[in-house]
Amino acid sequence: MFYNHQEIEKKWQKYWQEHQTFNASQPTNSKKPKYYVLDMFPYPSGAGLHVGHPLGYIASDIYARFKRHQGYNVLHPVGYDSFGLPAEQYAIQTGQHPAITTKENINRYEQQLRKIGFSFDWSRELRTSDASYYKWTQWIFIQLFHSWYNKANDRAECISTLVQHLEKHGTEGLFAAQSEALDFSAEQWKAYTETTKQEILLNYRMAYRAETTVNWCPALGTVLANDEVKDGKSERGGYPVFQKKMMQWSMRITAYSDRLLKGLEGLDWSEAVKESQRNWIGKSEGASVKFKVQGTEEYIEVFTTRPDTIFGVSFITLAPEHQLVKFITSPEQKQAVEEYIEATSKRSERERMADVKNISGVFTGAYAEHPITQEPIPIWLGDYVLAGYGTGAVMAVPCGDDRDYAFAQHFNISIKNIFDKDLSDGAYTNKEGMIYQNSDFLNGETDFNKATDTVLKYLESHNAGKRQTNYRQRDAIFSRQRYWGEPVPVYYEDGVPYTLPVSALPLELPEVEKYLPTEDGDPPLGNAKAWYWDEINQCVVPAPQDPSKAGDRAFPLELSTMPGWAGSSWYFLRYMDAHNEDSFCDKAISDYWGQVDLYIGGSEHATGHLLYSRFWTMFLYDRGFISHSEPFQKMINQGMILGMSAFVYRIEGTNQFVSKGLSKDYSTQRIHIDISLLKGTSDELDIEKFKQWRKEFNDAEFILEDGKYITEREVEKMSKSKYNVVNPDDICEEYGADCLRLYEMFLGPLEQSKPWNTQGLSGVYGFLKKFYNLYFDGDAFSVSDEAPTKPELKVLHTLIKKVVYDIEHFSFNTSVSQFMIAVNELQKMKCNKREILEPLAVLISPYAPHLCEELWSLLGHSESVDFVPFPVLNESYLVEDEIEYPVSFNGKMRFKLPFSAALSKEEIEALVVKDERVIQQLNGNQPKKIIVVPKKIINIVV
Ligand code: ANZ
Repeated sequence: MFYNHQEIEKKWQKYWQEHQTFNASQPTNSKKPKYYVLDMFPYPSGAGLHVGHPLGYIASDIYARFKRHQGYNVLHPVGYDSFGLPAEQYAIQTGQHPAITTKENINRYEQQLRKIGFSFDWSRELRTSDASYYKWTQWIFIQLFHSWYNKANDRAECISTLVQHLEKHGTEGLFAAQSEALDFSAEQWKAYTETTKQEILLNYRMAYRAETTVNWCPALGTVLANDEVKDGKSERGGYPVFQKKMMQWSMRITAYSDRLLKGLEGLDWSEAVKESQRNWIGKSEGASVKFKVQGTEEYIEVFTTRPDTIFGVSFITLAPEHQLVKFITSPEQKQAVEEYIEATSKRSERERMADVKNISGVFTGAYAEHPITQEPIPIWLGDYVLAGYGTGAVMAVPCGDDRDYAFAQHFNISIKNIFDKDLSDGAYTNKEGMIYQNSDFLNGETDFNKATDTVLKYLESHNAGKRQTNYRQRDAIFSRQRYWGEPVPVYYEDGVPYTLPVSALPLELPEVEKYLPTEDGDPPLGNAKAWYWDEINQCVVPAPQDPSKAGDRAFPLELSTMPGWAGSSWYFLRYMDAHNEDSFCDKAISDYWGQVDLYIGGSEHATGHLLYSRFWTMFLYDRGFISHSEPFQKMINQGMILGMSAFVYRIEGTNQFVSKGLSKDYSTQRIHIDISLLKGTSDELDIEKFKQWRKEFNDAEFILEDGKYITEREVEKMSKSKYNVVNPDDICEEYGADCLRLYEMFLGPLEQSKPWNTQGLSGVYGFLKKFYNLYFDGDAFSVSDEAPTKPELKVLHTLIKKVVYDIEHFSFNTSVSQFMIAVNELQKMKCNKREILEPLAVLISPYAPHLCEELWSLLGHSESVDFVPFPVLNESYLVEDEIEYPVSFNGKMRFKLPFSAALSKEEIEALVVKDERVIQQLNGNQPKKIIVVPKKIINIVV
């Protein structure tokens, strides 16, 4: 029977859409246990999907379908992360409204996704750029603004509990996550003006405004988060990024550093992603130590992870930005210090960290006092010390730290060595196997922990230092000077930010004439005609004509928008209750769905999305809006599908192209060409197509080998910019979605990267044809009700065992090979028994759902195959009754003999010697030894 994949797939896609087959039931309608399978939702780019994108979606879809077969109420939703830079950059270039581009791109994605037959619950589809969605993103922002982190209770609380504390006790006994340490009494608090109170509260709010050093990207006209910057350039576009101080909205994620670390322990994630989160958070335990500056009342506070090395302090290094520099610098050193500060301000933090070769610094002329020995210690500036980490000051110990050692060597500063090791090979950074010497009360000590305790005890009792834990993680900058993002629901009264009332949400993105900054350098929202908040009428209005007139009071709204990560930090909650207009998600409903049980997506989000969404989930949990504090229980990161790029060689300075084999003889340039310019699946260039591809190639000339132009091929990341993308639509057209799905899984282990090779599809297609034809006799559907034979049952149950194991272990590639083996064997047996073929269709259905639905309905069922219980393994069918033993003589296989599988070694030995053919082969000789490996082989040594 002809396998008409196009007809079959269209038919079932239509059926699923009409019957809403995959819609999850809400808790009240379902007695089934729940299972939540989520993909990282796509950003709908203009280029559409290539075959690399669906890899993870296919895996999660197989799992979702498997769970439905197992009787779960499965939530497997889809949506779009639809705010962001590319649509806005496109708008700037073309004037097209980003909403229009975004909609077009989403439509294209939806069509492509539907063609692959995913079992998504389309009724819950969401878009982060829809006002009905971002209303709740704004609502969460408002909750964050009205919250602070109470370290005493280790959770975020409503800001009102902070105000109560301040009214009663001032800052005394307050243990809060804060931007800077404040100190005032209850009386002082009460006497402050409203504006001052608001400014103080910003010091504690979870969403706050502060002057921050930011990554400023002039080409994109916006601030970027640390994880959006790679090697000093913007991740999107590769534009240079500079450090700049700006007033910005930030999120106090650092309040959660410790919980974000601890929470990792309970998550079923790859060790690699956990490790990158740990590194990003960068917890280090140590101490802060105070050094008095000689001749002043000032103290320099340093952060050190090695208080045990305090007797080795040879100098102190301050970051050039350190606030004490201007007070302590001696008049003689003033000019040199100023010049140095000027020179280092041009270098970004990243550059400074990365550059270990170029040592630079300057002496301040000032000395500090050692807190134990009281010896004078010179104070230097050095740009290897970062202003934003710890206290921006280090106690430099050249005998124990490489950078301090290099600095001391470079400037010829005398080194105090406290270890019994000579330093000819550089600093001694090992914590083990050392003996402290020249260390006053540590002399002779060999244990790092004991030495640390001894020093800390001394410092604490002299009020010169204390234990301290530091985190490398910084608060997350939240504002972007861009148009296509969620407006921040805030207005300013006397420069103080106030949130809009929740009843006024959503604060909709206004129309603007231009998507560029205003002439005053304000963000694009500054171009909006009406962007003021009328508090009395509770609406957005144009700028007031005469602000002094009563009744004409309106307040400017915030001009920056939220970053890309805002909408994606909570979308998994919205899917649970996607159409709720009164709440971001009903509590009883989020209690039912709880955590995402399986999350599949790329590991490139390790320190961005996966940290931010954990942070927001913990926050919503603290504030009692949900009952779980980790969003994603299990996560799998799919590998990348790589493309086979193609290149031509152009002879330099000409329009002449030389075939790969001859290219070495010329000086050439290698140029990427589109893989659609190749002949079929070969490496040969279609010269005519190539000439048409671009104007500049119209009159190209070619140097051929054997009459052909052979291109160079290379495996690279699949990407539109490398012209090596394969469009899944074309594959679905030619081979079908089922074939695409099976093939993507067949390519190799899910988590590994692997190259795409279109040639491999025909093998899988052949398998599908064979599978389909098991159910046909010629063109007639033909299945018999005869009882299956033992070998047939064995094939089926071997497959059940393997497939269940594989799906549960996400080893989808090996299932596909087992399908092929099973179908081949059944075909050889000419098996057309219903008792075999029915379960077979169910087993394969998560992978090839269209074809299996078709077969299931041909088998006479009217319900979707998706909910049929998964076939259950019966181990007894796997037990062999009889085994064909290969019989060897002196290691040479001669023939096979059947023996019952139940026989022991000894019993087989006894039977073997009586066998006719064995006797004949022995030719009267006595066997020296008979080796029987049960169920495997028999070897007779003569
Ligand atoms: C003395 C010392 C002796 C140190 C020794 C190390 C080894 P992590 O683990 O990254 O937290 N440090 C402190 N603040 C710094 C800053 N703002 N910029 C650059 N370096 C800074 O490392 C903390 C260690 O890095 C601290 O411990 C300090 O040097 C340095 F044998 O103090 B140490």
